[in-house]
Amino acid sequence: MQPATIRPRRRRQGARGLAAATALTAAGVVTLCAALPAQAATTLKAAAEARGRYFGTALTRGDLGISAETSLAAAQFDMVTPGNEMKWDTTEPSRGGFNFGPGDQIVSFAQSHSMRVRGHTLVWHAQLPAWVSSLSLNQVQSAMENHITNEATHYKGKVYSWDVVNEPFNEDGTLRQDVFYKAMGTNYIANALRAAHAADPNAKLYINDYNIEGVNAKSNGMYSLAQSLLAQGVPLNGIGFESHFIAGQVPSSLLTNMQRFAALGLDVAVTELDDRIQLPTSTAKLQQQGTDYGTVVNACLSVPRCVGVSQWGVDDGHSWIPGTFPGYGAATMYDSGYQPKPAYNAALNALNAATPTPTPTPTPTPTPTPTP
Ligand code: G2I
Repeated sequence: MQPATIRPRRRRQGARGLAAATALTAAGVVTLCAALPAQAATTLKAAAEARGRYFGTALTRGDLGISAETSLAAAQFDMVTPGNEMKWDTTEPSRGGFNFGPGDQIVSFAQSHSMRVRGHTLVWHAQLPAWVSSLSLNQVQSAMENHITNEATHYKGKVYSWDVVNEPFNEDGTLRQDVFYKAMGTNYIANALRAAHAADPNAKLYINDYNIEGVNAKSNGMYSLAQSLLAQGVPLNGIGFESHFIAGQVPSSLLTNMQRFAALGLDVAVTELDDRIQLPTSTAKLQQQGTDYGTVVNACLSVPRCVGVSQWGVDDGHSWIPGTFPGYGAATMYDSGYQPKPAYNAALNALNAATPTPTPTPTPTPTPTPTP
């Protein structure tokens, strides 16, 4: 939905008067827009929806048992990514033994709060049960395609998108030598996307990775892969930029990078946003984090094919960061008491900002001045 624009009132006037009035009216539009937070949405999801985007979060089954967290999630977010519940170690822990119970719980929570779901993830080297990595290589393709077919069929019509392949790249832009690569080479990615598309033709199919947010060797690798897949007619719809940032270090090429993927005809999404702070926090660090969140949201708003932003988790008390990066934390928009931090205000303000795409001013047709 486009934000409302204010139309200058036209009236008959002389050529000189018209020029002056146009300038005045233009100034008036600017002033009125700036003074019009009357339409400002008060939740992330409402503000995002008003800009044609979503604002999501990740939730685990553990989170579903915490009412303060779930009510906040339902109030603020309109997209859910299951934190762990759709990963292979949960959904097919033994060959052919499927368990969709935990994922179903997340889907059911989302549906009952009118939230959509980003399916995460079908093929990933991590949280992969040992039986897959121990297969003889000539059995990996059928196991992978069977896994994708079963899971994507189970969730058909219930997920907006799938991270079909997660984190396939090394930092230097080469593909990880995981069991899928060893068995099929680069083709495993096309095979996975085709299997997912066959199972759920309406889901948007993504490749998702971290450290591809700026222009660098890794994102160049992703870009070349995307080009090649599209050239082969492989059903790839989008690229997920995980966006696990460090406060003050959002890549300056984020917007340019998003634009180049969008220019390929792909959607882009910020899929796992957080912005970790070296502890202890300070007012300045929290302000910097706010600036970073604003930068990320604004980048997404500047790219028409950026479909939305998801944060990885709801609040600092349930974030993966302290467990993985000792000495860092406070990475989300909410503190561990569920209170909004400057990052929340920055994200909301960026979404609400009266910065619609400038509407070209119509060239006025001069009206002949009647001679008295
Ligand atoms: O690592 C952060 C994210 C990076 N991108 C892909 C995401 O899928 C990933 O999510 C995290 C989850 O938030 C963690 O919760 O993935 C981790 C594993 O790679 C998850 O951690 C695991 C623990 O390592 C396990 O010990 C634990 O059994 O969560 C499991 C389930 O609670």
